[in-house]
Amino acid sequence: MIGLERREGAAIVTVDRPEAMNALDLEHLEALRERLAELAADAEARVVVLTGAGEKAFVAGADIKYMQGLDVLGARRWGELGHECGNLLETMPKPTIAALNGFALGGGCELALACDLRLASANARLGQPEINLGVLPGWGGSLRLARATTLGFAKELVLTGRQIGAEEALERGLVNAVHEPGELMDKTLELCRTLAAKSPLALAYAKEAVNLALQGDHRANLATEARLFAMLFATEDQTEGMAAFAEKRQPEFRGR
Ligand code: DAK
Repeated sequence: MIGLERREGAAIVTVDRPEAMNALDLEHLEALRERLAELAADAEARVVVLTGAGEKAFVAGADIKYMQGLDVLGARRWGELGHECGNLLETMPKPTIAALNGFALGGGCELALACDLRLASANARLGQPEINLGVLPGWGGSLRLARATTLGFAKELVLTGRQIGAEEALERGLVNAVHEPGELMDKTLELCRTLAAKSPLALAYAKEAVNLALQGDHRANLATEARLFAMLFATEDQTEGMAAFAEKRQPEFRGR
């Protein structure tokens, strides 16, 4: 199942299939897509966290046994469904965090890469082992891994299938922080609280602007950034944020 728990403005989505290392079959991937689509439109969910049930795995990938039975059209639909999940995580107008509590392999690593931020437990293992199965990362990993790290490192992981530990992932910029396994969720919730205290409008526009950084036309993207910046001056949150600074107090953002 795909669990949903709400804590302090955060919606925690849990892939809960521990008997298969939280690998995603069609039922779970469809449920995940539905969940993410709901949360994208849910103003109460200020931050979305994606994690895995248990202590061993975040998501050990797409379900290999399910994929064995796919024909070409089935594989195409399968790829599109995974892309829909990745696109939701990457573009929903609020921060998304992957809490990597163990194996994040193949499709699991790809979903994590689609999130805005990644926190890893010290025992997390990341990688794109699809090459060992005679395929390639099909849910955006070949591109997002290169964007998150470097082209050369992405090629190394994708072409060799090598798995890396949390510390190497941190050195490479693949994750934002590493925590002890028992502290990962507390640290994730701490980050959620930090984010939930910001203006949700400013967060949404800031995410939209940063998402432009590695794509399209640079001049056009700069112009879009300027427009997004200007639009925030129509919000009460901008007035409040600047007033709070001038009055030496903490701002109280209302999302208006
Ligand atoms: N799929 C299905 N079952 C999996 C699984 C997976 N990805 N990962 C683990 N399991 C299952 C195991 O089969 C085992 O089930 P039983 O044998 O008990 O029934 C159970 O979970 C426990 O796993 P292990 O016994 O292997 O546990 P270990 O601790 O020894 O090893 C492991 C853990 C995570 C290192 C190992 O299970 C493993 O290597 N798993 C596979 C990891 C992997 O290769 N992941 C990438 C999957 S490929 C595409 C779209 C998407 C994709 C590709 C193309 N197109 C557009 C077409 C994406 C592909 C992938 O993600």
